[in-house]
Amino acid sequence: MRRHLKNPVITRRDIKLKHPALQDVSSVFNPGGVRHEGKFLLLLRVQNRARETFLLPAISHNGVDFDIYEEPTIIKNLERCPHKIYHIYDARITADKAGFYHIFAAMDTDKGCFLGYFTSKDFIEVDFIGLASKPDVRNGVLLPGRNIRFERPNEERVSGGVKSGVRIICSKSDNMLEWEEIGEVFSGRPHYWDELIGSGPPPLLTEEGWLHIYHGVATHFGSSNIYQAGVSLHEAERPWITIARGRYNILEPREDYELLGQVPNVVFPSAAIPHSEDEILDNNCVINIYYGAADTCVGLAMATVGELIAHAKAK
Ligand code: BMA
Repeated sequence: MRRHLKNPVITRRDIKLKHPALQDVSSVFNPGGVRHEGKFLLLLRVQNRARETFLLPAISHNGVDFDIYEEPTIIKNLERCPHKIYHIYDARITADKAGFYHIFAAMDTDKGCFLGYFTSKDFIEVDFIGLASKPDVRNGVLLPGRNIRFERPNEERVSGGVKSGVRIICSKSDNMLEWEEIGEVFSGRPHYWDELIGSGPPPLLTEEGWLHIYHGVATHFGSSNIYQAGVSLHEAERPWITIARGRYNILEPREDYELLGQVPNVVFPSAAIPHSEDEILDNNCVINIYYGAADTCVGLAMATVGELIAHAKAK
């Protein structure tokens, strides 16, 4: 992947809002993203010095220079959650045909981490519809036009840290809230770059199947876990069937802003926005991948669909 020369494209210094809780914020990272009215829209994860979390929309004509909305997203109907909520973060956004957006985000509560399901038309307001997973599930990504998602049960603990997982599963739902597993997508590869895994952005439909970008964590280094990005390709009709999975990561922490920060050595892809409105992307379509860098700022890396598919097939 090619990093944009203006990286990191969004940092804490870009957040200059009047909102009293968003003065001098600590970090901005792991954005959800989608094409919105022909523009590039990100839903940023912002943390202030109380380590409170906000979702904040940002919009761009060119995918590089972002205007940040003046107020954080208002999340309505949170009283529908039966548990005490601490944080809502790592939003993954999927557009519906009708200019309506589905959002799955991690919700840290006093009863564990769940996936929450939200809908929105404008990202100024988001409706919380309900908890949409068992406890300890993260990285839920809805496939566009389908009632199918990939998700990652948290079954392992990162040494000294959060709970993570070694397998991505595919599930289906009739109401977006209750999900039933229909197949395992794949599991981590012990000793290599993707020991622990989780989906990045929602998969994109291409002429060769679903293009899926995911993060992998290498845990076998003494001092630090390394978060990287990788790519796989899945059957269009049976997305849990893997056609190809890259041997190599496609992005790993190398730049200072990826190596140093709140959590060092992290690239965490969370949004993939194509430069095209087509429902099925052709190989020449450029994809902007936005990622959290060191849990501190937002990076942009680019590649074409054809290049990503070639990486998924690399042996
Ligand atoms: C994961 C999640 C992400 C975070 C990443 C790196 O487990 O908590 O939100 O960006 O770790 O710290």
